[in-house]
Amino acid sequence: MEERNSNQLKDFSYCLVGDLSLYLRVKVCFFQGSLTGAEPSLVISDPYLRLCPELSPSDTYVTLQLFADNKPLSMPMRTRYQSSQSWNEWLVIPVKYRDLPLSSALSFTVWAIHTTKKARPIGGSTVPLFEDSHVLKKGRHKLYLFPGVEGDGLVNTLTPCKLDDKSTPMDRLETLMRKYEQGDLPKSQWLDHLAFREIEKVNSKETMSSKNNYLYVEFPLFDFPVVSNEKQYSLPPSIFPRGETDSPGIYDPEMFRDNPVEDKHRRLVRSHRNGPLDRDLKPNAKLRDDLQRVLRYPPTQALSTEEKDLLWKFRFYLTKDKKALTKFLKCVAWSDPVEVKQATELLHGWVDIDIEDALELLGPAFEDTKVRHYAVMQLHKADDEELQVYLLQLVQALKFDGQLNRKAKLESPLAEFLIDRSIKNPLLGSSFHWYLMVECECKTYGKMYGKIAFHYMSTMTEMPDGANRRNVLKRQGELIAVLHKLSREVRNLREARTKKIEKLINFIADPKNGLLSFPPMPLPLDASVEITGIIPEKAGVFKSALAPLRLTFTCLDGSEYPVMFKTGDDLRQDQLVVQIITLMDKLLRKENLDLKLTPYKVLATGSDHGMVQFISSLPLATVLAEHNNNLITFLREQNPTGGSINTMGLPPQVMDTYIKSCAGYCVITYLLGVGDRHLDNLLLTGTGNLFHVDFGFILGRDPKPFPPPMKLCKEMVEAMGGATSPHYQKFQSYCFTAFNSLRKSASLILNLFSLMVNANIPDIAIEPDKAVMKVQEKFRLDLTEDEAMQYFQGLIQESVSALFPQVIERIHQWAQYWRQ
Ligand code: 1TT
Repeated sequence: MEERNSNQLKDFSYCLVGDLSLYLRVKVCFFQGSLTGAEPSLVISDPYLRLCPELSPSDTYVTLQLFADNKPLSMPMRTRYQSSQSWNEWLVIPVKYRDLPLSSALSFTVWAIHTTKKARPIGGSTVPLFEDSHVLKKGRHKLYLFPGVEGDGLVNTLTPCKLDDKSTPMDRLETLMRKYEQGDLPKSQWLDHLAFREIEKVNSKETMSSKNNYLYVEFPLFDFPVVSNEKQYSLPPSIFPRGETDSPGIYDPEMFRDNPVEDKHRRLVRSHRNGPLDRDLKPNAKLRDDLQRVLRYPPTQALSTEEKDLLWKFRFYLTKDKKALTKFLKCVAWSDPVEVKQATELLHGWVDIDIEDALELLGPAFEDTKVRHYAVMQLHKADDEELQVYLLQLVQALKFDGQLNRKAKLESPLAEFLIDRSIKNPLLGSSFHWYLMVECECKTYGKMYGKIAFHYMSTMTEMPDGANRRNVLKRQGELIAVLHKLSREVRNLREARTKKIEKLINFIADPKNGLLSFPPMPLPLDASVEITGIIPEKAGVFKSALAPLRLTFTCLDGSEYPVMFKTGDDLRQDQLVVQIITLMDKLLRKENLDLKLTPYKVLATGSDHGMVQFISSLPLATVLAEHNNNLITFLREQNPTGGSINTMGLPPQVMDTYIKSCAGYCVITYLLGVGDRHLDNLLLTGTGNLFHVDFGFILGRDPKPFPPPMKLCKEMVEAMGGATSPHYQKFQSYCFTAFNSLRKSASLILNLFSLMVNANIPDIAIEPDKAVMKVQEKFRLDLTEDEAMQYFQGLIQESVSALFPQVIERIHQWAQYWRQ
């Protein structure tokens, strides 16, 4: 934008200061007041003034300096010396408008040089550059000068340019005058003339009567009001509400926001011109330790300015460390083209990074197209099985793809990659299709996902077997549509449950409805299962307000696949939790720890309906009610042979499954902060697999007050033989191993959560900016393995001792004494 000299660009009503790459300028006009009249108190306190009573200056000049947030942003600058009281000199401050923070202020000081060649401040003043909280000051300003001091430039300045308590008539006229000069007031020749004469009179009268000193300055006039965009930066995409991220270590949305003070500092420290010299730089032992410490930070940890500068300095050295790239990219000032260019060049020379780190680069914190493209290239390494585990999050990552959201064309490496892999592998493709379908209902991103789904479909059709595969997806959609309608109708029937079940069975049994049998198609919930129909007599309705359906599919291989189909509930939160449990199960198994988990499948087929794999099991409430309040009685009944005395009459295998699954869910529900636990959503199978269902409350949310961190109930511990039994010891040791094992994968888990911040997950949406942190805190990454074990033991002990009063524990121990 040009300074005002033409009337083009009339359509714009304002200009963002961030778009102004001109240097800040100000004209120091003239001084009004008395150069000799120093305050009597000053004369007494200053030895020089006492010796030089005549106080008639030979020369005067004005200094100014730019400040922001109480820090100087420029060196002090000064006008020429002048024997008069006017300078009429434009000073250019070597800071561009676009780098001005909202808190910018100029300090002015008028100086007088006395015969002894010593300069004394006549007065000082501090002018905020933005008025009305965000509009850049323009035109002529009359600054009140605080006598005898320098302008301080501080936010809570002691040298304000306006005396607000006594606004004189002239002050008000000044404001009007300025508006007039700037063309903000309608002009009328004769009236103006008269008015100006009046103003002149008021002004001279005021100046004569007042002992105040003033400095007149002038700011450039621009075509339109220049507005600070400090509050509306678009980095990162506006997912996080502002002002709630000040706790240390939390993901910091300001991370990449430009702060001119830091900017200046950064440019000085990083001195681009010397950049090539960094190429051969090697850290000494101490710096190497420092670097390693930073590289071990969890992805959520914000880096300090010092840490950023350190990483930047050794960037060439770090290219050999795969864990260093994500950290390095956090140090780049993305507003600085020189740095961006350097960073992009380095990107391709860097050693290949891990998939979990590529996931971080696809998150909300990284906007740069080249970085995101690079992350997608790294994803190519993942096989289909691994991709399936992250697919839910990768589909969410499309929301952070700025290009994709802005452009009409589908131009996203991530979208193209996911489409490509989905075409190559129909199992992936089925999940991808259904994840897209749900997102298409989204108000904000629905259009974008629709575009991707369309592109996916059209690319598929061009494939050899494409038309067929497309038809399969169509038939899946039709099946879901029928089930959706059916489950809503069953729910809305104002009849008893038995009547509902009867009608449900009749509907399925009617061949006209197309549910009884159909050509094989992959089950949307698990595309590796080919279903051929629904068994009418095995259909049912659960005892619940939403009356979910229980359906049993017949499969091509002769097996049966029972599911629950629910309408009226958004299953996306459950889907996420179960996906994370599936991931954790895989991570634990990789470390040779099979904790007998039950990661049943969940698929949200729409925003208010979905399907869940049904696992034959009973809620603890039912088991206890029907088995004398004892889980062991139930398990013994389910496993009549192979019992052992050491395992309370159960086959050792069953006891092992039971304590392993208890430990696994204990750790996982703790990490995810699963709430609302009661005996109806804790399920048990005949083989001893305990598992949790219904994840409507996560990340610490709970309908009941004082939720314990560990979801262990008395009956669970009793079935292990109580808190003193060797089974309970084993249970604890499984917990410690699992906790420490999952702690090693904390970054992966946290990165996956970061990608979900914009997913429609109710308990994340409550505080999206804190969601990842809530999980991170649970990992206690500040502890060593030993400390983590102690910590977890403490949590278990706390929860269990609350269940068993200490007294009873003691009596129990005494009883043991006589038994030997
Ligand atoms: C779930 C999942 C679930 C109630 C709602 C909460 C319902 C895995 C999965 C049914 C079952 C399919 N059961 N639930 C549970 N149900 N299961 O989110 F639907 F009734 F409202 C069941 C096991 O397989 C339910 C059982 C006992 N009571 C309720 Cl076994």
